[in-house]
Amino acid sequence: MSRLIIISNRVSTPSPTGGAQGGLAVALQAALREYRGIWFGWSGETTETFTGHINFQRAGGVTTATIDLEEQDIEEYYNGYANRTLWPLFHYRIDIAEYERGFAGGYLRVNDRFADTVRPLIEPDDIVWVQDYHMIPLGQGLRERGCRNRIGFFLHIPWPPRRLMATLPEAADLTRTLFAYDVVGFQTDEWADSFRDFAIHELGAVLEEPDVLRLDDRTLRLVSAPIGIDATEFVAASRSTAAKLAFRRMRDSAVGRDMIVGVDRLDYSKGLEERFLGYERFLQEHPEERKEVFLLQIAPPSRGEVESYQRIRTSLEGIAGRINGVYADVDWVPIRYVNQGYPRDVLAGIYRAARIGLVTPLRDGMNLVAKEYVAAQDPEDPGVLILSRFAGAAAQLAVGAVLVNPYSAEELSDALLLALKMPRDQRIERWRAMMENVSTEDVLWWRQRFTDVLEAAGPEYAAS
Ligand code: GDG
Repeated sequence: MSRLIIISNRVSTPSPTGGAQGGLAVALQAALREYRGIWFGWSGETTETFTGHINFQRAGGVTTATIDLEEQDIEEYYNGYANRTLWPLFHYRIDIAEYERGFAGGYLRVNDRFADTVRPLIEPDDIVWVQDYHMIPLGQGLRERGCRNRIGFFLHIPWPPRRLMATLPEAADLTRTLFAYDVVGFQTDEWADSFRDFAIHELGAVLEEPDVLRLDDRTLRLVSAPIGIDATEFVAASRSTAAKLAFRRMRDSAVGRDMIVGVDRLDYSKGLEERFLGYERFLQEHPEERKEVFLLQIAPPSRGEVESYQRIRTSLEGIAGRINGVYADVDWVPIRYVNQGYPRDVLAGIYRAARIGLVTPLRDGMNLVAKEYVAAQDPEDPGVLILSRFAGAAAQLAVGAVLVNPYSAEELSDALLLALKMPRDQRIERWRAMMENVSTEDVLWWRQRFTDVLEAAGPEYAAS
């Protein structure tokens, strides 16, 4: 069996005790155990001068290989091109995307550094799977270094519509590099369509089959593979002692009121300002509901070195403070706004205690919180998921979620009322439909779907 080499910006080292980890890390580690292989990426550490030294570690049957980067690399590649240029652009925010040649240069330099260091680790029969927007040109870098293996790429975030993508000065060159891969995966058909549109109209690629594009001598297969969660693990987490304690703690502190929960990295793509304003609208329109509910928003800060993230943090504090100032009473606060993270099993207990899961990103590749909320529910008395129609997850969860346009405070307000008043049999019916999807199309399904296509592809280069 081929080995699998996974390459991503950051590597999650398996903890020997099996401690709290994200679903993606768990899935990729399971894949690596099955195939034998290596997970390669940046250590998160800085070094004075880049040496290409690789730090190998082995834990839980998985080998990780990490490198340190220079301060300037991190500034231009990670804080720069990845998080100031591509992240906002790919989430349709060209108003805050920063287009700087220095960022683009740093991004290419770091991708070259990755290619130089990982190339000697790749053996002829390995399959290589590159993850996410930090590493778009890596496949081309590997080809330039003689790598003829099957190489796939998966984009965890949306691909923007063609007219937006065209605002990026390097749009054509960057997109062209994706043709070095054998397979490129997207979370939904919508993002795959946008990519296809750009490739055909801006690069002159030819559509050979609905999912196969040709550009010059390269053939690229597209696949839509929505990422899932490790549903079994998450259901178990929701039944753990820590989850039960968290559930109790939340129910006690709710004193009979219904809890609405939001859990998001503090990021402008998650629609937190609009969510607070929608909730405020609900409080305005329904005075009789005021003391019957409260919103718990958990938002651990992320990417704090980037100015747009500092701005959203300040803005949210202002909005939450204002709403609480206007509506709070001595025995009730409408918004509990918490800027810290919690262990996964505690989070599972909190989800289970919430009558409503409020997941309203303005744009999101998938959104795993929506799926985790579903998995954590009590099948006999589940809560209601309110979900943005602009999250990738909406394509799968429309069967049971209350879908909303997150830009509309009125729609949010209506959805909150609908969810709060929803009878139990309807909640159960909706939840079952969603749970069926969450447990079937889970993270292992996702990984298999992608690696099956990749294994069946090419390798075109091997023949040449
Ligand atoms: C990107 C794409 C796509 C959050 N707070 C805590 C905590 N979390 C965990 C959640 C969830 C994860 O972080 C967030 O995943 P999302 O999918 O919601 O969002 P992104 O971080 O933006 O992820 C996204 C994803 O990649 C995978 O492809 O779905 O669209 O943007 O698992 O639970 N975890 C813990 N404590 C917290 O306080 N332990």
